[in-house]
Amino acid sequence: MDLSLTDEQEAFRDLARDFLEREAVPHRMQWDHDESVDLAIIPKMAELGFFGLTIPEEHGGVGGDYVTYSIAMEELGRADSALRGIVSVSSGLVGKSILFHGTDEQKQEWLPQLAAATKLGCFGLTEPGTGSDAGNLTSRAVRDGSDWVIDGRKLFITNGTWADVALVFARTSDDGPRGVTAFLVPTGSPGFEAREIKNKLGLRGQATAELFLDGVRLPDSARLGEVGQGFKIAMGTLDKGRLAVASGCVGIVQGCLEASVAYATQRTQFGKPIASFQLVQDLIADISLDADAARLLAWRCADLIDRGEPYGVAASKAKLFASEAAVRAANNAIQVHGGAGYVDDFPVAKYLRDARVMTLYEGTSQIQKLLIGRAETGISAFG
Ligand code: COS
Repeated sequence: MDLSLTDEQEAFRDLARDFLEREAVPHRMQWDHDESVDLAIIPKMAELGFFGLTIPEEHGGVGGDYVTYSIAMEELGRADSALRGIVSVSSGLVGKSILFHGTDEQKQEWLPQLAAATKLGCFGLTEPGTGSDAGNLTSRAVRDGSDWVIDGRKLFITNGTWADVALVFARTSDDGPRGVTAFLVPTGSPGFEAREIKNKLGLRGQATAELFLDGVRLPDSARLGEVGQGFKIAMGTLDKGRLAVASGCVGIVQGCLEASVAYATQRTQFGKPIASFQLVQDLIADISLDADAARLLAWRCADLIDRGEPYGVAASKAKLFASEAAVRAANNAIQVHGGAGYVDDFPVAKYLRDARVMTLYEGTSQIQKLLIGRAETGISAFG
């Protein structure tokens, strides 16, 4: 693996950072307090290519490799994880599922709009009774003539109240994970309702919703992939999603490092900058190490995808390490800031709040460990 970035990758990082420093960083605390980012930033982000990365140009995207995608997610995570989540769910989880499993018509209908962010997508897998055990979901799709009728509920759905299309996984037979089928549900469909979940610990700038599907009727052309393939579509998509989460967490750790160095070099105690104290340097060294290690794991995964190699376990390792590192780094950064880190005058409290969900969603740390353990031993702990 070549660890040097290409000129194009460096240029994209500069462009992304410059844009986010101007358009997101000055507003992120306000958005956090308002419990919504200013949606006017979405088309501007799309113009820069955030939503079109890794979607081929023929489908309206800007193409690009997964290392560039990882860099984009890192910059978004450094600026505001709420923005990172909006992009990686809409164009990552939903766009990529359509790209790899959609019919030509579905690709034509949705991909150019998702890449341009004129439409947003949400990913409806998790349910009130089904989190880690995703193959056991209970929302149901039943055939009625040539249509499907879907009933069920989905919980903690990022973009839920903003999305134009929901990728919904529903049970079409009682055959465990093999009885799940995916559907592209326009959110304006009769019987579809999204209710926003407020008062989250973090990621307050992004819409998180509960979805209610009550007799939602769809033509068979709304089915994504084959009947019974839904679980595989979800798991394959989540492998790439885990890279996006990992990379966003790298951005959080990087942001914690920059904030801690800036604070520790200007704050004086006992007549000197606190950066001169060994125990403060110990905290900063740990954050710096976490940034490097998490970034290398994320880039290793991105590089495997770019080279067409298997990457699922690498994605689990990157997601596991980077999400735990983000919580650890944010906690260390608050320690460096002392009382100042406990209020929102500095970004580190928000980093901690945003980081906390990263060890939970898109597969908890425990699920990632069991996936890694299964790969190492050949024995599944889930059966
Ligand atoms: N890519 C493609 N196919 C996959 C896959 C992947 N990453 N992982 C599993 N599959 C396939 C398997 O190959 C198997 O196919 P066959 O029926 O042809 O054998 C099928 O899916 C069932 O796989 P498995 O037996 O591994 O399913 P399990 O129920 O054991 O999976 C875990 C258990 C825990 C791994 C899975 O449910 C999981 O990842 N849970 C976490 C869910 C999650 O991340 N939720 C967050 C939602 S988004 S916030």
